[in-house]
Amino acid sequence: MAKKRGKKIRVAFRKNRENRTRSQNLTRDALDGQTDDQDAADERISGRGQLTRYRTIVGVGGQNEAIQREIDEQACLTGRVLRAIGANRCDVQTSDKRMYVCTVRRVLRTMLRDSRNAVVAGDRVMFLPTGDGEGVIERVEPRQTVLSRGSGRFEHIIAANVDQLAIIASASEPRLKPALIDRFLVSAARGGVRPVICINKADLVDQEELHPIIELYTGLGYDVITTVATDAVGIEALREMLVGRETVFAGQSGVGKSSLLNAVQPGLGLRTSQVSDDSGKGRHTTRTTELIPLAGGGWVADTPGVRQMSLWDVAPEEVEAYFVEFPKYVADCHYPDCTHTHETGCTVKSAVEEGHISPIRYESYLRMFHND
Ligand SMILES: Nc1nc2c(ncn2[C@@H]2O[C@H](COP(=O)(O)OP(=O)(O)OP(=O)(O)O)[C@@H](O)[C@H]2O)c(=O)[nH]1
Ligand SMILES: [Mg+2]
Ligand SMILES: [Zn+2]
Repeated sequence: MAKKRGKKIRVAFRKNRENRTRSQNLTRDALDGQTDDQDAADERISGRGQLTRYRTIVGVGGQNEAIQREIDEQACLTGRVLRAIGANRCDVQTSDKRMYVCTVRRVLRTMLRDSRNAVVAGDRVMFLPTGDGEGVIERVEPRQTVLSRGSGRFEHIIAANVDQLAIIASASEPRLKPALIDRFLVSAARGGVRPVICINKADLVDQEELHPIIELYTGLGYDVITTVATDAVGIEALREMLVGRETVFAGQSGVGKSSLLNAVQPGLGLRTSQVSDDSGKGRHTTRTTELIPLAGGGWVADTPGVRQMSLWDVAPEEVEAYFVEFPKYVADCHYPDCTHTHETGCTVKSAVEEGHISPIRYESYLRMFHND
């Protein structure tokens, strides 16, 4: 087989790198430990000294167009990131279950700077062990699946290489928001992850009240379960959904994500706290995404609650493709490029009027289409 030729890749520096004063640099370098010295030795810095915004590194194009730097693979270990707390502390587990606390090679952070987080929970990485259970992450393997959302102009990757998203909502406290469920459904479909919907805190409302929403989503073909984390209701069904899979728990703060995991796997002891009385909102108790091994096999990731969920990298005209009930009607719209928002002769809108498409879902579609 032909030897992979390294190709030069131009990598933009973060702007703030140029303007730092010397003393700040020293502080930062000290915080980063030895990573920067290594970087300087590894990478050829192109051209015009300190003012250059780019440097040229040697790398190989990987799968999915991902850019991979050439590294000393022999010296590296492979592992799975269980938790990433900023770039300077990633907990990595090797296949023989040893744990390493790793930093991330600065150039890797620079290469992946369009994402808010260069290394995320669930990533498979190669890292250079530096002794004492510590190491430096040198490479992130191409991600098979990603669950992301927009965070300002950055992509916030919630987790990578998982196969299931449990969208957790609560019947009340905080109020159930179908619009949020729909956004998670779109981002799951986009990321190649199977969604399931879990409506927790079923004890806080009359069962009747939940029927329409359960019927809506089961009617669309999604798996829906209702639970009471604090009273072991539905927990067995949830456990069955999780076994042998890698599942991310996501939803608003306070819906009971951590409580559900504590119920599924007694002894976990994840921190939970009451939603605030006045606003009915959660308190953002869980602060970082963490992969947790399940006793029956598989993994779950507890994540911090989100306030809102903006889609990442989904163009308005792509949104319709993620609404499973739309395709049947789309083909008959009068205009071939119908956006199903204002056009005459739109069969999607007629389907809403005639009760074949839920107005709740259509409202979600409109908001996502308008990036609202
Ligand atoms: N009544 C009722 N309360 C519940 C249920 N599940 C969880 N709670 C309570 O809801 C509150 C919030 O639960 P958490 O598990 O901390 O919620 P979370 O989704 O992990 O929140 P963040 O970590 O902030 O995202 C706690 O006081 C739980 O005891 C339930 O099924 N019924
Ligand atoms: Mg939590
Ligand atoms: Zn239309």
